[in-house]
Amino acid sequence: MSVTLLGLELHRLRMPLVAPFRTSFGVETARDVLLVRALTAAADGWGECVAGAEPLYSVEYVDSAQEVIRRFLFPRLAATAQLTAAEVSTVLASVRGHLMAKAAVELAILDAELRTAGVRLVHHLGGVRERVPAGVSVGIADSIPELLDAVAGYLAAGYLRIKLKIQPGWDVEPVAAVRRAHADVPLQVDANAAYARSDADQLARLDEFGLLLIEQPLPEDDLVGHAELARRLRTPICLDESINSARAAETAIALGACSIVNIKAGRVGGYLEARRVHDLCAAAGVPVWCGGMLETGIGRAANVALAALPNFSMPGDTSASERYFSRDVTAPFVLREGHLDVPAGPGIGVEPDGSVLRELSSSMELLRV
Ligand code: NPG
Repeated sequence: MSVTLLGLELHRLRMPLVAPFRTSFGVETARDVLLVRALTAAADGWGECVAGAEPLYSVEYVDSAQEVIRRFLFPRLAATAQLTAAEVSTVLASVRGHLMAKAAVELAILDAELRTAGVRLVHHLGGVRERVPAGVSVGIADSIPELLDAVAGYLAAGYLRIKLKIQPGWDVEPVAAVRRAHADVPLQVDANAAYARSDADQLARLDEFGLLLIEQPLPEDDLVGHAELARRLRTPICLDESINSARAAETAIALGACSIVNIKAGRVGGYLEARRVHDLCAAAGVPVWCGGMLETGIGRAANVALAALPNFSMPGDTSASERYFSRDVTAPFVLREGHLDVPAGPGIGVEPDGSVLRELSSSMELLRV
């Protein structure tokens, strides 16, 4: 079903995090959120851009995404009278990269289209579950006791697996401490590309802790290095930053660079490409799980729908709203028996609360066809 695009609203919000989130590339205390609202003749739809305030996780950052949408994406969409969400990536293909910006726009249009048709995103994508198991990503702490406190709190809340952020100097010791305290908890680590090929011996020391996986130890363009490391370690290698398309996933799998894939729709240019990554991995016998980018309820709703697909066979970084924000822009996602419910309504199934949106707003830009 096609939509007639009337305009895009670009909402920027400042959302303080309940606690600072430290990774190998920096510390975040608040999210600089960009929400996209697609205004169409029949219904409006929402998307979220997951780019950070600075280009530290990837080359994109939120100001760049807003500029790309304004200058390069919106004019191409506005020139197309009738549009389906499935055509968006083709219409935008001449613009190189900027996958997080494209993903946000595509989701807003997809949400509008699905709301118009009365179809849930989870069904459109091929989801087979009504709730998804939730893990939690635990940032680098100031000390081991602080880390143990944080992990204990999340386990008490019901999270089904723990992911620890690691970096050189914060790896074997914190992992050993968490494993000592919680012998059976499903545990994995994420390096955000902070290691070099020459760190293989140090990374092999993690093998004794029975980790589910080690995520993105090496730089994003080092697939050969990941393949060498995979032969060296017992811990399975999962890729995140390296996988920016279904083709990249195909290449990584063919090279033996990973045996598990983290899927983030923003990183691959949208939920439709994310589904292609899912399908390709399923065909190759490679399990996937849903990554997170500290999303508000808008992006979280879509992530939870995606994580309901059959080959999402491990808990995702799809935590409850209260793990991130004291107030979310949508009705909060709540952890029940370690799971989040897939929203029930058409499209992504949630909408921002108008008053919260106004309260948190730092700017709003309207692009009109
Ligand atoms: O629960 O959404 C979440 C956070 C999960 O660790 C997480 N995300 O590298 O995957 C990552 C990391 C991240 C967060 C990356 C924010 C970039 C920005």
